[in-house]
Amino acid sequence: MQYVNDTIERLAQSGQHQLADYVTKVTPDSAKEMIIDQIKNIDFDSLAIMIDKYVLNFEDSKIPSSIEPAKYYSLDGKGPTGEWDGAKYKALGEEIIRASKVACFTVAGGQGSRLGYEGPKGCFPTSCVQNKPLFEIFAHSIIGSQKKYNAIIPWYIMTSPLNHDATVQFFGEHDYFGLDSNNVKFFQQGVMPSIDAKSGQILLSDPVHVATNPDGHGGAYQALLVSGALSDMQHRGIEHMSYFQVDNPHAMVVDPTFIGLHAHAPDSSGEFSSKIVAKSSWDEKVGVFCNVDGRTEIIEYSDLSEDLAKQLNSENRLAFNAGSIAIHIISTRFINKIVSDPDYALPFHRANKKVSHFDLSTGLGVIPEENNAVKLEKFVFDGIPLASNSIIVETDRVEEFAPVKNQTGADSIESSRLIQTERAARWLEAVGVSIPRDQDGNVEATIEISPLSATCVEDLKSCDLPASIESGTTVII
Ligand code: UD2
Repeated sequence: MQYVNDTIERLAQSGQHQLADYVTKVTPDSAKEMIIDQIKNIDFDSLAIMIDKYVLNFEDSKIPSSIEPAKYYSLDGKGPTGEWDGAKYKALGEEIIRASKVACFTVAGGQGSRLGYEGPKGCFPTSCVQNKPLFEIFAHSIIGSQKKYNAIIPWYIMTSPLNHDATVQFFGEHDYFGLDSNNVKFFQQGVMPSIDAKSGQILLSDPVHVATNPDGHGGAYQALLVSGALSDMQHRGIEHMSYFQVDNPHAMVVDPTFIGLHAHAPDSSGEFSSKIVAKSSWDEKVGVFCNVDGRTEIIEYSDLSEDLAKQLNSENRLAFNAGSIAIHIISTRFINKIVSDPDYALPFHRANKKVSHFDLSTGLGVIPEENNAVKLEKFVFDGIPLASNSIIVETDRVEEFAPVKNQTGADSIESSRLIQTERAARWLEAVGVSIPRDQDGNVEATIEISPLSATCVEDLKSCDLPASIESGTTVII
């Protein structure tokens, strides 16, 4: 078949001799066609350049010398252009939500290997009393917000080939957790071939399958376009996407104040806005917002030098303390601008990984003990410098950041549940419920507030609440 021969030739021309030789010889023809079908759409010229740059001759990205900490709207009411009026922007944001112009967008295509959980991360039991999976927590928050604003808030979920079917099935089995299935849209991100770190050759995972990895959450731009999700949003009149990661049960699915600032703040182009928390320590694993040549950027924690990460400002606080919690508002207009720009190309980031593979020369399977492969990923936040004016808004860590990433320690289910109970306790205290705390201030109970009951303190005022919570008890509101 001509296309098979053409693809083998393109493979060889781009330096992928091992795979080209293997596919030429492999039998039967159906095996040959199967492999070719997986790679025929790869732009081999670009792949060869990428492999040269990121695998064979990789140099750590240089931190620009003109880097400064980014300015942001802080919790104490100060903004880059002076004092800001939270109530005003909240009202403006509520108007936008009520007009059904906001959708939720969750990136859920990652592998979740650090958590050691086999299924999609969104299925992981997370809430502190009822063990609700992350997807259910978000679904109930969306239902709560739809009721509050009398609006439809569609939810777009980006999966990857690793977990798409399992994710869709999970929603089906749980009747979409009470959401209208017409307003929940799944779409898959793209993949990249995994590359042998030494030779730069594409790896196969078995005799007939190319080893691939999801192309990073930055694959969202292209995936939103090609899946039809972007046009579906536009058809519905959606103007802004409330973006959050699947691993954070405290993400506010829609935050009116944030949306109001994004759309109306004088220094915002209404394209790409972000939330931050003050970093808990210099080595916390969150990207840091910086200003480089007048443009806002996130520098990922692994790329920030220790010197800069530890630098202190005149108040003796970390100079680069604006930690990204991966919560953004991104306008559909911005996605359109990016994907229709002929020069648009987000950089790739290199991750060294262990990838089990089929050795083309010996015909044996290999399970590596050391990192042997490079995965290439794009990051959604590399789009930020392409926005004319991107704003950053500080939030409270307990209120909006309780990530579940690791099996133990920081960002584990244990730490997340403590933060979940702490937030529930604060909300209840704010409406007069007495909470048992030890002398260090730790809550001596386990409390879960369902987002169907309340998505913020104000909602609790219309709930039937106890006057106090007993020490050692488990409570669901
Ligand atoms: C992310 C941020 C970090 C900080 C932190 C806050 C990156 C690179 N770093 O760190 O700066 O904001 O979160 O919690 O984002 N995902 C996909 N497809 C992919 C890869 C990832 O959908 O191909 C999703 C994944 O399902 C998850 C999110 O992106 O929801 C974050 O991915 P991660 O776990 O790789 O990022 P992390 O925790 O190192």
